[in-house]
Amino acid sequence: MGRITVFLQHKMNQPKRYLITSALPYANGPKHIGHLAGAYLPADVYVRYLRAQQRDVVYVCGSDEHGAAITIQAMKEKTTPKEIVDKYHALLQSNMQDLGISFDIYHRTSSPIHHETAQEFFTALNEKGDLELKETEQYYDEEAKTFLADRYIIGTCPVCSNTNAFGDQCEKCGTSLSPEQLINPRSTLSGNPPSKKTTTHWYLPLNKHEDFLRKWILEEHQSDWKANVLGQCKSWLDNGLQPRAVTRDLDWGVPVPVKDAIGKVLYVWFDAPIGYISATKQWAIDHQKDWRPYWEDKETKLVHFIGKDNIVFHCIIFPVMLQLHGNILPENVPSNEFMNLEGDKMSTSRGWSIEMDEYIQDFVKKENGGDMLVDALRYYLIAIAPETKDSEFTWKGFQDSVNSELVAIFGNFVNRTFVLMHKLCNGKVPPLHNNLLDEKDNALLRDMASAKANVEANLEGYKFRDALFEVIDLARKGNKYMQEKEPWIVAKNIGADGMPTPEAQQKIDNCLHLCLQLTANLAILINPFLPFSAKKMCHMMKVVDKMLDWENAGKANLLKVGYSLRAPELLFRKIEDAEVTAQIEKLKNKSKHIMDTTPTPSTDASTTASTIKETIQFDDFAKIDLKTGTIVSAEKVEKADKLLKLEVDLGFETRTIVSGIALHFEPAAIIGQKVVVVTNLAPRKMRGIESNGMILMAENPDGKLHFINGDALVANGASVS
Ligand code: B3M
Ligand code: ZN
Repeated sequence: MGRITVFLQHKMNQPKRYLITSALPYANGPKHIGHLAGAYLPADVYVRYLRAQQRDVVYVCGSDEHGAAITIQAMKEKTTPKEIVDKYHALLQSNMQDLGISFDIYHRTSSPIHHETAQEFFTALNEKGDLELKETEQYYDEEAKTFLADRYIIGTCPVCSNTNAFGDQCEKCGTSLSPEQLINPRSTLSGNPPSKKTTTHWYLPLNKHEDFLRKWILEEHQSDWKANVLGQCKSWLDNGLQPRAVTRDLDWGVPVPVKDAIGKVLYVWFDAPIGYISATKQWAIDHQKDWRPYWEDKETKLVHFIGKDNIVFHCIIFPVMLQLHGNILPENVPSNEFMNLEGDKMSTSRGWSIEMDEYIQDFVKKENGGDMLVDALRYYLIAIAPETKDSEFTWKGFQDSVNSELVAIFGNFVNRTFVLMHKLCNGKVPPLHNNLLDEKDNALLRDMASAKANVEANLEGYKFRDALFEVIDLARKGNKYMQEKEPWIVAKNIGADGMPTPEAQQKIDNCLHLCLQLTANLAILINPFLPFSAKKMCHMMKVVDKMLDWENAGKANLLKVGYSLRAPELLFRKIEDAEVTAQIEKLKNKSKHIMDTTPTPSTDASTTASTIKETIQFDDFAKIDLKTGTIVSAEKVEKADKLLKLEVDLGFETRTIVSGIALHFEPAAIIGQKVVVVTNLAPRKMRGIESNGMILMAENPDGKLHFINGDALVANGASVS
């Protein structure tokens, strides 16, 4: 009776369905294993666990394809935002799949269904009067004729004096900034100081929702949300919330669905979380399901897995949006701290990172059965997950963890069990002789049952490390049990026929019977964490994947007596010293190479950006007359330390051109220099000298000027096009 009540209560408290999300990664480049450990791996473990319990669960994710992160990468790669998102969406999708992240859908925010969904959401709020329209002054680039998103403005950080801080953040000291705080702001598009211009935007008045947020977060979720998440929320709330603009003047994004809102798109942080909804919709279409209950029925448990830099968006802004729109709110937002790498912050732009793709190429794709190395990485990342504080990935730590835990404890137990079962029990599951069960056997049976409960409790509480340690601990107990039972010694008690005596055989049977049942249990318990290994174990045991159902955990009768099993397969392999050395070497070289080729890392966006101006039509270009010429004389201009007066032979005539290159070249050194000249530039007087054209120069990121010089064989006056 007591048991039944507990069981029913457990079932009754169980949500009807689950919707699990992982933060949508920006499709602006490869993502590193710190990202994997933060928002994807824990969610995947959780989801696999729920699925093993046959619960109704949908796990959605996708690429975040809007925002300055994308357009700036497009400028860097000298291509279009569309090409960028197509390229990196494909990369991220395949990386995640290779690493066993089992999304039910990996969607994208550039899809039409997402645009529609985001627009409907905006319209619903706007029509209800939940948004406010405000006119403000914003930074504007007169030359590029465009408003400047925060990322497009750089200047000096008021905190650490870094001269290349972005308008939203200083990457050197980590301070979040607003463009107004930058000292000497300049546009990354033209390099000019920006001007201010009025513009109109829609705002979400977060300040009006403070009471709701306080009650919901600080009272209702006081005890079940993680301390780091609650702490951040509290500090935002205590500092007072401000209305937040949810639209931007940009041409890449979801267009604002209001007549005359030309050139305006939804702010990326407004549309991206709605991506969870549009992904669910697409999943429902693909599977002939109804998406609505997942977002509208209170019996759905919504959980967002994110990294710590996304907390405010998922705990404050998006919940306000959901609440206003009539959707359910997240039950929890488990967020991890950061994972460092070999003593430093992980960073793709500084080359101090292990990209998911790199690991896949270096380990997984390199050898047959590379899946075991996926599980090895998953194992280490969960074992060192930054659940409560920052943690650190080291290659040595990876090696130790794999070799001394996965190989030496888990893999070793399973392998020994199989080898001995083949040697001492004819490769079949031996019978259990109940009359011979002793205290050690019973203790092992109890351990099996309690491991299930412990793993479960930890997983339900988002404590993935502890859950994993429980599983390893159970394998450790298996090893200890085997070591104490010594079936290989017992087998030496032989009778006249040279075979173990009947009593000895019964003891061997019991030991290996229990070790095999334990192996089956280990497969079930490890499955959410290391799915490839669990599958392999099923193959060895000749059972179908259905055996991995969670309800089977704790049972000691999973493998039938007399059933013949396969030969053992290698579950894990050791990580060699040479691999560790090679990876550390590679990391150092990669970051050195990037630092050497990128003089000031935080300006790389701006230096490239400054070379790309707004698109012009061919006709515009054709108006410019470019011709080759040779500098025939050069002299300093009086009282102007930057200017040189040049005479340039253009073949058909010799022109006077005043050029601002005096700080870079000695006049005598450039006589005879081949150059390309803009010949139809309107004449301009400088220091009283009329300049009739302009010499084309290129500026390296280090500030050094170079002539764009024609082939010496080209005659002066040749057209350049
Ligand atoms: N793309 C930010 C990030 O990758 C963002 C997450 C969106 S989740 C809706 O940090
Ligand atoms: Zn700074």
